[in-house]
Amino acid sequence: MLQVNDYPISVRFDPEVGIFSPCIETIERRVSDLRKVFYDHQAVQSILNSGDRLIYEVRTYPFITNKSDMTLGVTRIFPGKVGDEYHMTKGHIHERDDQPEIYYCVYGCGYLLMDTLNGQFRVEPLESGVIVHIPPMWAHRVVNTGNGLLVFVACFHVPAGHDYSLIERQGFTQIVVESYGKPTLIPNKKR
Ligand code: M6P
Ligand code: ZN
Repeated sequence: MLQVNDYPISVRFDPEVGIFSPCIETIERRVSDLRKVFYDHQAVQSILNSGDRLIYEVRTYPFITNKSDMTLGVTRIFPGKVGDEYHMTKGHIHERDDQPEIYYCVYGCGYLLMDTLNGQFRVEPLESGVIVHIPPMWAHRVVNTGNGLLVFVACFHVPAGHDYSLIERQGFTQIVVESYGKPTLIPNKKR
């Protein structure tokens, strides 16, 4: 049960490492958790044969009052690729159709991919200082194309909910792969 607290709360964010504390929950996502989302299943398998490496971590703090339910989330995506596809978040759409979100890229470089259910697609390049408003009913995923950590802060309401099923089934309109040494967006063959 999330604790209700009607008083102001602050946490301390360490920009050097991209971690704030105190935090309520830390989620780790490894290659095995994303086995269905990377397109190259052979590459997934060969990584899993030699260990299940960490792709990203999410730290959250749901600020629950008697009248509100805003969550702070900070995600750290480690650099790397699975096959030629860059490390990324699973990606989700909100369960509720009236729930937006804000992403603030603290550092790193990559892309925020966004899709609607009726086939619209947008890409926002991410680098230090970019803030993006994700409107309701746009699925969202962050891809780290850099050589270091990509860290972003998220703000959303708890009841927004996370629906992963659609993205696990069909992915986003485009995927981000390394081609001739450069991050490149190409069409997703599952779509
Ligand atoms: C952000 C927020 C969280 C989300 C996390 C990782 O911090 O959007 O709600 O859980 O990114 O993304 P995903 O859940 O798609 O793995
Ligand atoms: Zn979200």
